[in-house]
Amino acid sequence: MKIAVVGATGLVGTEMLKVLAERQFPVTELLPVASAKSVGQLVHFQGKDYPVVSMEAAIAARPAIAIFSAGGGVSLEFAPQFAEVGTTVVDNSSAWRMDPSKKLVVPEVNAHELTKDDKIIANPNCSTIQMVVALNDLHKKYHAARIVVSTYQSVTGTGKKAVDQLMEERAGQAVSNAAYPHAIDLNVLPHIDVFQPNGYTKEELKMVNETKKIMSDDSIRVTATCVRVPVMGGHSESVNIEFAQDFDLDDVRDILRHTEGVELVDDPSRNSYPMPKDSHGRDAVLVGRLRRDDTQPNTLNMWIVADNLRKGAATNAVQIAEYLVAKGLV
Ligand code: 11C
Repeated sequence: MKIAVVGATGLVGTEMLKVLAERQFPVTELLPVASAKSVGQLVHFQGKDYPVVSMEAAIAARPAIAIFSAGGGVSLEFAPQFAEVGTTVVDNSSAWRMDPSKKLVVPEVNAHELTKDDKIIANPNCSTIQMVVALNDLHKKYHAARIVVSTYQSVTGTGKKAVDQLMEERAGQAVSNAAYPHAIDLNVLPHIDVFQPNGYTKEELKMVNETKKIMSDDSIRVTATCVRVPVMGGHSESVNIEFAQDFDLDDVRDILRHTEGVELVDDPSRNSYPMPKDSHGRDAVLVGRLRRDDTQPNTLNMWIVADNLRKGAATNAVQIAEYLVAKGLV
């Protein structure tokens, strides 16, 4: 199968290629697309070198699937052009996520919504993906009425510029091209993406709106505080969920043990709980610190960690592509 990866030289694009290779996705020809200055540069994939091609060349080659991770502007302009030549686009930007005519997909939760007619499919935001994977089966049984989430997000979510900022600060060097308005090393920024007139950031509103769309349930009330921390890979979340029905904590553990995509890491007696360092290079969403919130009925606290470049981005996109192939939708 001919596959284009748009944004192939970025942090997520590089991870996409790794995940495609690891999962032995049936790629017969790879079309790595990147900015004009990278055209001609070689990208190594499954024992072969592929030259970076221009967007125009990739569209002309009519790949079966194009996986985009190159920012919203690029997606808005070029995803429809791929769709027009018959390519199915899996887009990792926020450009199409809340478009009512586009599906927003986390395979474990709602891949069944996909049809042959979906030519542009949106991949959710990383912090939303890991939360809904952990929530999905619990919601089915107890119905999540209200969620209060605070995130602790890695600099890799911002991209290479932010990784460089953290490394330069840590090495005591002058920062050449800052990604953030403040220092990130030895600091914490309650600021991810752009502030909106209501005082929330776009990242926080993504968690609110994308959760409802993926779970097909507008009744779930979500409020979020998204925070950048000096962590190199792996987003963490403290999540407080008020369910409509009461639950049994052992039953919650059992449900999570069997939830697709989740790994339960929850043994306080051994200091065992999810940590970003343990999520690196893994596809599982790690869940732990399960405990009742005794301040009100039917309420659970949990801690969720995942590799934001993998399940939060590349792996989720590749899983969508795998589903399309498995169901004969491309
Ligand atoms: C971050 N979640 O950690 C962001 C990165 O809407 O796809 C992904 C932004 C998005 O900064």
